[in-house]
Amino acid sequence: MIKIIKNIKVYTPKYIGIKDVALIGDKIASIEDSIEITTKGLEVEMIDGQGKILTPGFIDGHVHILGGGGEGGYKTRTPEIMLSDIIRGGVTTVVGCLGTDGISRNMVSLLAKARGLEEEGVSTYIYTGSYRVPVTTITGEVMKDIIAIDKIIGVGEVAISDHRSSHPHVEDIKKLVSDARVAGILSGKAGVVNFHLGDSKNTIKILDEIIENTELPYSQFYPTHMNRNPYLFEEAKNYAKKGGYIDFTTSSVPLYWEEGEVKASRALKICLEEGVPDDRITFTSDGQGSLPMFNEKKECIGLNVGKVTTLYEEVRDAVLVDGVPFERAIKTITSNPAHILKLHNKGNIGIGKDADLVILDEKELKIQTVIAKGIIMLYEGEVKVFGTFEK
Ligand code: FWO
Ligand code: ZN
Repeated sequence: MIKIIKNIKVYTPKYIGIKDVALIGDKIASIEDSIEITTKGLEVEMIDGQGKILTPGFIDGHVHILGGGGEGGYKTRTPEIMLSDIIRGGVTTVVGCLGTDGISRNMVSLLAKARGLEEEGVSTYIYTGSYRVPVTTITGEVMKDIIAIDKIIGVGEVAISDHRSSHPHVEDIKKLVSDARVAGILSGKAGVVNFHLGDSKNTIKILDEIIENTELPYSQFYPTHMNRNPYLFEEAKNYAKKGGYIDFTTSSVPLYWEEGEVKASRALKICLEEGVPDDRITFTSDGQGSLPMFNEKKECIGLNVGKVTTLYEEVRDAVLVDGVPFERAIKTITSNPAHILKLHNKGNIGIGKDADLVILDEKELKIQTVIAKGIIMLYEGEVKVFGTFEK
C-alpha cells in the first residue's frame, strides 16, 4: 500500500537531485529530500535507491498488442504481446494499434486485448483504425469511437506513402484529421492521427499540404517511422523545426540499417545537434509489428518481429553511444509522448501522478525495477508479476 523509495536520483524527466519518493496506492504521494514515517500499524515497503536513478514509467505509443504482420501470407502473422514483453522494457503505458491487416485482426479484439493488459497491471490505450482509409471502427464512426470508448485516444496507424496503403486522397486525410481532432476536443483526448510513413518518395508532402491549406494544427498529426530512410529523415527534421511532432521507430534489423534506416539513437542525436526542439521527438517500438523486407517487385522476402524492449535500448544507446544527455534522451519515452497523447497522469514524476516508475542502476543505466500503478512488476531484473498465462 505504501512504498518509500529512499535516496534516489530523480529525473522527472528533469533532474531534481537525490530524493525520497513516497507512493500511496497507485499514486505518487510525496517527493522530499527526506521522508520519515513511523510504520507502527502501517505496512510500509522501503526500497533502497542508493546509486540508482528513478524515471517515469516508459510510454510506448505504437505497439501491435494483438500481433500484426501477414505481409508474407498467413504464416507471417506475428504473435500477440505478453505482459512480460512490456514490463521487461520498462514500459508501463502502451498504445495499441492495428497495421496492414485490419480485417482478420479487428478493433473489438484490439480493445479486448488492451483491457486484458490493463487487468494484468499496465495502462493501455488504443488507436481506432488500421493502415486503411476509410477507417475500421467499433461504432461505425471515427468520432463516435473516440467520444464513446474510453481507451480510444485517436486514429492509427494510417498508412501514407506506402505501397501497402489504401492511397488515401488528401481530402480523405483532411476529413479524418478534422474528425479525430474535434472528437478529441469533445472528449478531452488527444484526437491525433498516428500516420504510418512508408518508403515512397512522396514522404510527408501530403501532410505539409494539409497544414499549409487548413487551420488544422501540427498537434493533430503524429507521423511515425520517420527514421526509416535517409530522405524521410531529412524531411522529418524540417517538419519538426516547423512545429511538427516526429516519432522514430526503435525496432529494427541490421539489414534496415545497411539500407539506410537511421538508427533511432542516431536520429535523436542528429536532430538535437541540428536544433530540433527536444520536446517534439518521441520513440515508439512497433512491438509485435512485422518488420518485413520487400524485393524490388514489392514481394515480401522475409519478416522479423518488433520488440518493445528496443524502446529503452535505443534511449540507452543515445546516452551511452551517441552522447545525448540522459535528461534529454529520456523525454522521448516519457514526458513527450505524455504531452502529445494528452496522457496527463503519465510520463512525469510529480505529486498526484500515477505511480508508474522505473529504477535504473546509475552505472550501466540498466532497468532494475518497474512499478506500474503502484505495484512492483519487475524487481532487481526479475519479473514479479507475470501475465495470466505466463509462468
Ligand atoms: C513497419 C507494422 C512496416 C504490421 O513498414 O508498419 O511494415 O502490420 O505488423 N511495420 N506492417 C516496420 C518498419 C517501420 C521497419 C509496420 C506492420
Ligand atoms: Zn507502421
